[in-house]
Amino acid sequence: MMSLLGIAAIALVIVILFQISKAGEMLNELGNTKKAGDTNNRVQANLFLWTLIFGLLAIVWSAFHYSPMFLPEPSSEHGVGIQRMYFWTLVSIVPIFFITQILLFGFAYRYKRDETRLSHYFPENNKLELIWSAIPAVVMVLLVTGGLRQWLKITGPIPEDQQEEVITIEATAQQFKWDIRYAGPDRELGKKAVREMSDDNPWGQDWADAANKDDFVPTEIYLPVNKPVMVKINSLDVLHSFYLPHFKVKMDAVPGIPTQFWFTPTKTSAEMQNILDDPGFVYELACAELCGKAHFNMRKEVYIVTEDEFNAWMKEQKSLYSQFAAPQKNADVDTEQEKDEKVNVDKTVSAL
Ligand SMILES: [Cu+2]
Repeated sequence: MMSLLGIAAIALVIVILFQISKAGEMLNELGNTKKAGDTNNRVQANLFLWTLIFGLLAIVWSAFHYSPMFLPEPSSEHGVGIQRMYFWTLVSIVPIFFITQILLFGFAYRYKRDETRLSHYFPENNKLELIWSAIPAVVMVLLVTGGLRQWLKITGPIPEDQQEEVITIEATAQQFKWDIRYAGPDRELGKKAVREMSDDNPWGQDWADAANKDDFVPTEIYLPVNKPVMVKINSLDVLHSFYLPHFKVKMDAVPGIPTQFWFTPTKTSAEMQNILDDPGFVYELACAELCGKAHFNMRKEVYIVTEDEFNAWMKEQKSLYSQFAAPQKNADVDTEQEKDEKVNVDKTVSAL
């Protein structure tokens, strides 16, 4: 309701401004040209000045008023770096914004038409142009270089010394849900193929690949604190976007083009509840791409827990193989190789 009123108020102001300028033009045409023209110029110049004053005040007010709704300090290692980038980007652009707006509206006010003043002819100034081209260019290069460094870090491989403890998950988006497949105890996601997809095998896992036999798809996302998490992202239908706002993780899910992202959570859900003094706080996964009418439905809860809690949770999970594929295999074991496979699978399943 408030936003509708706001839009109506803005529309009204635009109509009033239009009518004022139209009235000025009509007075001009009526013959009293000089006097009406000067009045019109004065009105326009004053409007520029008031727009500047109210506009800047509104911007400063809204920045402070809405700051309690900003996200808390990031809960991931790389999130701190991204937060630092936001800070330096704002430091670079906010002063420029204020300077350019003051010059833009201020000049329109200060240099309104005045018969007693002659225009100054100012064709070019190489020194000035060099300064206002070079400074933004240097600032842009610094910001882009900082951004690229962060980007290469979060999309690149996990450092050697952390490879051992990585948790690999695969996020598959579809209208309107996320399915998260965990690599299981072997820390390796099994291969998939479209031809394998069926009601009993919704992700098309290739059961011939041993790495598939401990993969599981839970209903909630549990992740251990302080361990690197590699997320492999894909989509079954349209564009979606894997968004964990508190961890500053955001990556598009593109059909046919797998993307990936890795991050290290640094605060458990319980710690975050204490920090925010909110016992009901839950981390969430959202879809950040407007992907259809039930887009909102893609919300999923994320729990960051200690390593022990995570291992206990892992043990409770049932592999997809044990639920869908294993009974069929048991029915027609006839070769030595298949017998061996079955023994291995049973070991993996019991390990879970
Ligand atoms: Cu979506």
